[in-house]
Amino acid sequence: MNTTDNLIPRPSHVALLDGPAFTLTSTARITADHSAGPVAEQLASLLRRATGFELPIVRETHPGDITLELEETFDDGPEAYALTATESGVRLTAFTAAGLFNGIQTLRQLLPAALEGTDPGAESTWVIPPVEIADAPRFAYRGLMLDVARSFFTVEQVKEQIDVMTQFKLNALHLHLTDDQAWRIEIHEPEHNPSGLPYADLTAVGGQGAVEVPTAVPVRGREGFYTQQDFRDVQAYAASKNVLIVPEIDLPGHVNAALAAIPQLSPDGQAKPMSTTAEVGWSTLTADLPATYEFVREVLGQLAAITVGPYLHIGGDEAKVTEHDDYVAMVQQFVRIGAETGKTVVGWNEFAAVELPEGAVIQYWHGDFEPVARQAEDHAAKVLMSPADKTYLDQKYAPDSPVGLEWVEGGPFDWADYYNWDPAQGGLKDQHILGVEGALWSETVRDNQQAQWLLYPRSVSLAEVAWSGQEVRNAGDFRRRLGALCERLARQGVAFQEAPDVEWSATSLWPFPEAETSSPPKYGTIEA
Ligand code: TNX
Repeated sequence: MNTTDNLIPRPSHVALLDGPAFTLTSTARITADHSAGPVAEQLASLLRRATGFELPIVRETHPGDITLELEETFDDGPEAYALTATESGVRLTAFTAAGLFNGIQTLRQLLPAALEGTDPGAESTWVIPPVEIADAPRFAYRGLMLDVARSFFTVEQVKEQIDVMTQFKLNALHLHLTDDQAWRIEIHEPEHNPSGLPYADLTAVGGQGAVEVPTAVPVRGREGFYTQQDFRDVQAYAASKNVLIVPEIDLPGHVNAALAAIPQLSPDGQAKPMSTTAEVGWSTLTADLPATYEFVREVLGQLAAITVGPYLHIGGDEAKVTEHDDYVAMVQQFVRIGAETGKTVVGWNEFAAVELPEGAVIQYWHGDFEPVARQAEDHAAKVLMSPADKTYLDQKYAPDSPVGLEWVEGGPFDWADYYNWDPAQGGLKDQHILGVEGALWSETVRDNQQAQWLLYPRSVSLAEVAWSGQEVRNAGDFRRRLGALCERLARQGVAFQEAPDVEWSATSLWPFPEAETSSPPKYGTIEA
């Protein structure tokens, strides 16, 4: 087996060529014109780290070069790329910088695993088999969700997660910024503040919480919030790696932290106490309070103004204590307010109960698929596929998993459960589907390593489901490729679950110190 057989996600077309292989040597140069420059820099620093080669970036070609080229005529979609490696050089072409970035992730996997990390060990020859690859994603949106509300992840931690996910060509990171236990995004006091709502308290008060799970996960160290500048910073970093940030303000349920910060949002005008329980579905905004709409308009307005990407997620899930009529009245307004910011609104599938603006995105996670399919047909809504039993990354792998929840029916879930499905289901065709997203709810997660352990390898399954066409996917072959991949993850210091049915080429960093491996109690009151 050579590296061309191990690529993840599997490209649409891979053909070995006759003739000698390409060898990267100390005199090699990377050729890129101006527009491909930033991507060339990223490739160079990746290659320099392990090889120690100088690898200057130049404009002209010479034999032995890696050449990056943006081509106007390349028409297989914005993220497509083509890569050819022969003895005389590697040529990577794409229509956009995003396409080149994707191609670089493939190039990375074509080189020996010793490329990853800072210690190449005994590796001294950097060979790429002669190969021709043409590749394009099945879906435009290939995402992960990080619940930064139940457990806070610092800007640095979020960047680390982006570093890992992008090697699998995942290109969207949804940040669940608010929930019952915490509010994580700074909202400035506006000049026009008719009801005098104390917006600064959203983070001053609401930023201080987290979920407390008695045995495993203390609150301390899992609080915090992003300033608006932090949020811009994360987005800029993400953009440099072809990742779009999708911010979520969860409405009209999951709002206790907002109610704790802003007393005017409750009918009795009293601030609610902060809460650290993991229960869901017990808080709500109030439909007949004018402050509700003033608040939502201000928050969504400020968030939209600092959001680079086209999407604004307004939640909509599990509003169990909201009367149905109130839910519809409020969410109908929120959807309008969201659309007025100029963004495309996204919501969990419950929000399909209201009339959605054209092009809105429905994130399907559980329950009745009929209204979702209908809105997709009638209103050109797009569907983001996150069925809990195929994508939820907070779920345990096995009953004895040291972190994770187990409320989703059919679980626990391993890499194969999240690999063996087709997002085009329930009458949906590919053109109705924006993409696939795996959600990491963070009630039981304490740090990045624990997050990684839940994410990998299952996010790798999702990455291939979202990128590769059904016709090139095969679970047995994927299992083999996973086994080889993990040498790379181990070298990168990424924790992963050593699934018992995979022959791993390396062992995972076990992220749980002995004292902290006790399982959290079973909780959660919902069924998917
Ligand atoms: C359901 S899935 C939720 C989250 C919880 C998760 C785990 C969804 C849209 N909502 O609020 O974190 O279950 O308990």
